[in-house]
Amino acid sequence: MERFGFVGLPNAGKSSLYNALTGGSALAAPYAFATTDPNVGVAKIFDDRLDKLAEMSSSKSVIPTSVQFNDIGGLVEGAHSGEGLGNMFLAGIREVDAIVFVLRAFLDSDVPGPTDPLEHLRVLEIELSLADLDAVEKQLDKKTRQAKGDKSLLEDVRFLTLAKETLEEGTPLYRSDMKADDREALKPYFLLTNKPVLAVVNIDEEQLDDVEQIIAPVREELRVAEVFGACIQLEAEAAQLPADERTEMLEGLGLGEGALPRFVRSAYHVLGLRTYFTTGEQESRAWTFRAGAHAPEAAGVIHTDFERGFIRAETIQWDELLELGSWSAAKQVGKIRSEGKDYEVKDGDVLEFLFNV
Ligand SMILES: Nc1nc2c(ncn2[C@@H]2O[C@H](COP(=O)(O)OP(=O)(O)OP(=O)(O)O)[C@@H](O)[C@H]2O)c(=O)[nH]1
Ligand SMILES: [Mg+2]
Repeated sequence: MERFGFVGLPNAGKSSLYNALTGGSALAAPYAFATTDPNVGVAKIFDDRLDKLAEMSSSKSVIPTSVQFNDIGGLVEGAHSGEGLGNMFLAGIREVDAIVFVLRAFLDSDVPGPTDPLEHLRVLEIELSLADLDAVEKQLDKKTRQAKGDKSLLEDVRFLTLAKETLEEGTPLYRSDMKADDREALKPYFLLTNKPVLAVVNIDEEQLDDVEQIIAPVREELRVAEVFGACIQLEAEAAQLPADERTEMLEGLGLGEGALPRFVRSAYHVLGLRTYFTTGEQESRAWTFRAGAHAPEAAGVIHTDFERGFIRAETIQWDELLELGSWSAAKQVGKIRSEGKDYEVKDGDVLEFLFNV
């Protein structure tokens, strides 16, 4: 399962966000380093399309897809050289597939720490970049020495040098001018700033009307990353409520479904993940596949036998199926397509696989 790690200064609201997303009960407290060991949990991805299909099929169970969120301890200035939770913290980030910056904007005199999200971002980017610089310099030394005997390593020396120059300027790789190919080539070095990033700016209730204004400078600074404004505490409280009360509370505040479902969907997207569905009386279920996957690979998400013995897939887009009312009705009017192993599965496809092992 894909993993996202929350990265932020102490008291930014990482554990609160974790609780809101996973329904967990991580300690959220107004002092630094309330979190030491990472909290690891799973968030279901709310998907309206799945609910509609389940309703159409009168499914007994509804199974959404999910992603994993890791709530890592707070980072402070000097973390790259071991300050605060230092190395333990960095190890926590190394493990994840993408980084979610949690930046505080909420004002609360009972919760110590800066309240300018840009200041948060600056500290985080410096620490991550310095940690990467350290790793890159070591690798560059090593590869330069080895390249004397093995010319094939000159290419590594070239892109490591580029990375070093970028990081020395204090620019994280995710928003550098480095070419996509060179960033791809750096993947085996597991650099922190070579991962995709998103950011959540944690605002208070009173700031809800000015959210766009508050997050604009962060958006400008991060450029490549998607930035969300959310009142995490409020959404964490809402998450504790039964579904209908939650909707009522959030809509009462003019928040629609809340900022977090949007954030999760976009996190999912940032990693190139897509969803297809299966639907029937027993269950309706959402499945995760990688953008660009062909039908056998997508089938393999359900069971490796489906991939091994793949014969063909029957498919229709979810909204077309809904309109026709049922699989058999769609079949009768010839709207269910039969696709072979070269079919590139699309987000929102409803699928049935035929296989033989
Ligand atoms: N007023 C206000 N307080 C908040 C908000 N979000 C979080 N808090 C409070 O801020 C404090 C810190 O929140 P946490 O979620 O523990 O922060 P953290 O980032 O996990 O902190 P560390 O684990 O120490 O790094 C807690 O007392 C929260 O209740 C918010 O939107 N508004
Ligand atoms: Mg915490």
